[in-house]
Amino acid sequence: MKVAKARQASRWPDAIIAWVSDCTFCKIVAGVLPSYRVLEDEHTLAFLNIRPAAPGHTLVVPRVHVRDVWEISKVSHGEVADMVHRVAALLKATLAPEGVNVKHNTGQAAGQDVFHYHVHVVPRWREDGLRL
Ligand code: DGP
Repeated sequence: MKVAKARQASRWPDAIIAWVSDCTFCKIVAGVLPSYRVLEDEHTLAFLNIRPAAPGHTLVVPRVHVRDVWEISKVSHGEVADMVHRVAALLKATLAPEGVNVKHNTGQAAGQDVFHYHVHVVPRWREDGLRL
């Protein structure tokens, strides 16, 4: 189903549109799939990764469906960047990591599995053995 078209053409609530969408992160944003929400605002949502590389591994997404870094608008990219900054501060305050990785994958060749733009925020500790 063409979700963007359905959004334009109907007055269905976003949750209904997300339900029929094939995008997992649209479903999480709309609350039709459960997630552990870390922070949220009008434009973005931050939630824990279901397959964490480290404790506190958080994903930040725009609420609007956009595929990747080639598709995201400058404004939306800035909103996500602001939320990444807030999440990194929260992780520092709560988990006291010694570092943090901020990472985004665009395209299957680069390791993108979910095609709704997202940024990984991964707390790091010396000798945690992670290879990201
Ligand atoms: P990427 O490879 O950059 O597209 O990362 C996608 C991440 O999304 C991957 O690390 C696991 C996470 N993920 C996939 N499905 C779900 C889900 O249903 N819930 C949550 N919380 N995370 C998910």
